Amino acid sequence: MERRTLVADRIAELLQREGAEFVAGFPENRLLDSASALGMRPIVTRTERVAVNIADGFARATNGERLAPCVTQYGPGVEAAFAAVAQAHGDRSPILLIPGEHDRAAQAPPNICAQTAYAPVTRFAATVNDPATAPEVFRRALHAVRVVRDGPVLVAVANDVMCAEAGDAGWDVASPPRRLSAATAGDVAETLRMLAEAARPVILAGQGVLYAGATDELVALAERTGTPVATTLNGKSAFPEDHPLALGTAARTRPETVDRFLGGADVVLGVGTSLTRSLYITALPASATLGQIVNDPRDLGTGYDIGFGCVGDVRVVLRQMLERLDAEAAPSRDPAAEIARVRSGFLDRWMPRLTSEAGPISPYRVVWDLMAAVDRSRTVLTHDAGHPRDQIVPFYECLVPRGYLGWGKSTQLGTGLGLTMGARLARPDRLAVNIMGDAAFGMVGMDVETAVRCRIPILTIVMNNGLMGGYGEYMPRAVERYDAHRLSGDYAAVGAALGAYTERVADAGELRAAIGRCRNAVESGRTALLEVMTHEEPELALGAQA
Ligand SMILES: Cc1ncc(C[n+]2csc(CCOP(=O)(O)OP(=O)(O)O)c2C)c(N)n1
Ligand SMILES: [Mg+2]
Repeated sequence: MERRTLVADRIAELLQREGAEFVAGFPENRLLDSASALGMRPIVTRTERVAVNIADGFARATNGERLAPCVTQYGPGVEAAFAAVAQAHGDRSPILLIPGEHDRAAQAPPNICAQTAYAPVTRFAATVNDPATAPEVFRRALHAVRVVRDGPVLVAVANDVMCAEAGDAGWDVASPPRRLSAATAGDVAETLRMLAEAARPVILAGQGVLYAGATDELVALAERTGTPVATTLNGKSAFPEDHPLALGTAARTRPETVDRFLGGADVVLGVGTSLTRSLYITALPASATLGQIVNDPRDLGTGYDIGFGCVGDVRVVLRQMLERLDAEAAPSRDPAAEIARVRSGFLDRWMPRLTSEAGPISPYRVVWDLMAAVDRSRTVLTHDAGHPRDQIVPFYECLVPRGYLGWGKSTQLGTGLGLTMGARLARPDRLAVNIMGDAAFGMVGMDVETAVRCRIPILTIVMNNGLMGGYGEYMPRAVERYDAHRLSGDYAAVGAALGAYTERVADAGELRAAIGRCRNAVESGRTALLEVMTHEEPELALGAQA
């Protein structure tokens, strides 16, 4: 008997035409089957949130250029995925979610409605309740995820529609081509003038630079105008951090170069950043005049009042500025010597922690030895929430765009594991590494098995300090009476039981070699888990806000 063509089959064909090579998710969702029939690999995770995190990491690592759809079932699957979608929304990661929706007859409270529940955390959300309208809904969704690229996009397909015959609706929809816009000549001239006339300008580069692929242009602008460059947390790796004009990442924790230059800045130009206010983003000085280059006018002046700015694709606008600079005299400033002096003073002060021989091991030593043990131009690193983020971000020096996935307006503990799997799927030529604490591991640790089973070789470093770092102070009586901040577990043993190559290190002197062996295991195709026995480290590089 001839098999009927279902709506799920048509959607799978559409996704394949759009270049999708796999579908991450958790059953039941008929798309997993239809995609498999076309040779698109299903990556079935242990929890929905990790499936979304995989799609999120893939989107970031490819700057939204390629598509990695994510599916869940209606009801519980939709409910379980929310945390990860909210994270992607906070970071505006362009992911495509195709959850199931209840059968049309059951679409009434208390059954959850995906479109309604996810409206606050999606750029676009729609429900398909009729096979005939499905192509049109997907056309809009593809536009939102591939052209707008500004956060999660959701198409919930009623289960009885997904499994129904596709009928003769025209499915020849495709994502429209992207078109980029330039800024007005007046705005470009004013932005350059503000930069040229400033005494101590700073450029703050956000993830828009990464999405626009504008690192080369940003480096050129910084060099031509002698302007130091910091990045936001999401923008980390948009500017090479070993560059003489690099200030590092302006996050909650940061190198002293950030405070020294931002604190004294009279002009700050945000490039590809919404200048959103957050605990994890360094506050901008009230004394500076602020400007922005953004591709969406909705991002102008929402975080702070701004005095000047350009609306246009970041790379196009930076090229406009560089062209103009060819005709104008560039300012003669060279802050490189001052940057180098402040940077080396900062590193000198932190060197005892970065190279500490202490046991249990210092988390800073983990960052330092990782930098020495991997080729950073062929690595994608990400942190997890909590102290691991705060300890890694100021010290891990990124060399290449997307050599780091910075995340966290919100910071869902456990996000890093799935992001890293997504990064590896997107960039098999790179070593994908995540560093997480023991509490973060508890959130998603079973999904190490997904990496093993689905042959997505990554390196996970678990910093096991046996507690939730810093959380004791929020609940002193709970700690005193019940040790409420403490955790326990042998995570190397867990990793081994799940099929990973594992090591456990308690001696700082053995750390670098252990990282090297784990790296070799990953290069041979295995997922590796390195458990490092660390001590609680309250000292953070909080900059001037400390
Ligand atoms: C889902 C979620 N719940 C709560 C938090 C708040 N939180 C941030 S870090 C943290 C503890 C982290 O402990 P661990 O992962 O062991 O890292 P450590 O700081 O101990 O190195 C908590 C509870 C969060 N970020 N995400
Ligand atoms: Mg911990």
